[in-house]
Amino acid sequence: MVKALDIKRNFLGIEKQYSAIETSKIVVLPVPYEHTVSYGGGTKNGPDAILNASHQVEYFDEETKREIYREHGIATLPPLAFVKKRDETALQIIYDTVFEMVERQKFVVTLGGEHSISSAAIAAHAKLYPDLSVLQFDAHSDLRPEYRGNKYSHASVMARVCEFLDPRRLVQVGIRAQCKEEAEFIRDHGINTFYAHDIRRGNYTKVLKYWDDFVVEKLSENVYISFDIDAFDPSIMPATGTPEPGGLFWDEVLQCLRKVGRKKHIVGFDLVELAPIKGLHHADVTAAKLVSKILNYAL
Ligand SMILES: [Mn+2]
Repeated sequence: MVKALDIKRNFLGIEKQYSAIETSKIVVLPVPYEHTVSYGGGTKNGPDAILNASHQVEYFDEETKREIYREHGIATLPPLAFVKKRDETALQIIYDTVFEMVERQKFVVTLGGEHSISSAAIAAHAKLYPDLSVLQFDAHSDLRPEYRGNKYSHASVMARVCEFLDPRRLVQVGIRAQCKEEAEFIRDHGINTFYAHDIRRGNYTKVLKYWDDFVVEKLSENVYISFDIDAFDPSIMPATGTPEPGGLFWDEVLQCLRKVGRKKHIVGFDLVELAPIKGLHHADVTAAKLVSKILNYAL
């Protein structure tokens, strides 16, 4: 039986009483997996940076007026190890760990690592929630059948997901970089893609309705969130491997997540692709605070 990380290393820096696995509803799983880098590297350092920065995040959420760790408990598992394990074998390790926790009624937060890990976490949730929809925040659609010869590339993660999940239950937000084949795949398979340029131009805005209301409408009851940190604009989130200009900002992302939390059942989420830059603390804190915010909206 693995032991949860202690107050010095766990998410938020929580005393034992509220951070043991047995008594915690929430389980944070660090997955420092990095194998298919295509531009900037460093996502293997993401989980550690988020855990460290989380000690700067308040226990108390100023908006919901709650201390979620006292209500539910938050256990942080030791980081998964991938000694010489790559691609399918690595994904199997992630799947097994997440599945075991979800089966034990835990709310699992998976911290990457590169985006490819999400297909394993999503598969584990889809097994227990057959109607699952996936809400993907991302600059990229990640629907390439393969990238640089590897079908388990971070650039192909949602193509893998669409092999076991109805593509019409994939909702993408913030997309602003894709190849022609990905655009065609979206069109042919009914994926719900909310492009950054459409959001920015107000193309979804109707009387008393905003783009995020349409996002919520596309989701089924049980929602898994896969959050690629590069969905954010590089001006607030430079610490990522493949940054793209024209991204989303903090408040609009929170507004969307808040609505999803109110109207749907968020069953788990991941936060991936943080590639920490030494000395650039705001990026790490942004990622850590985002985890805390989603927990507050979800539970
Ligand atoms: Mn991306």
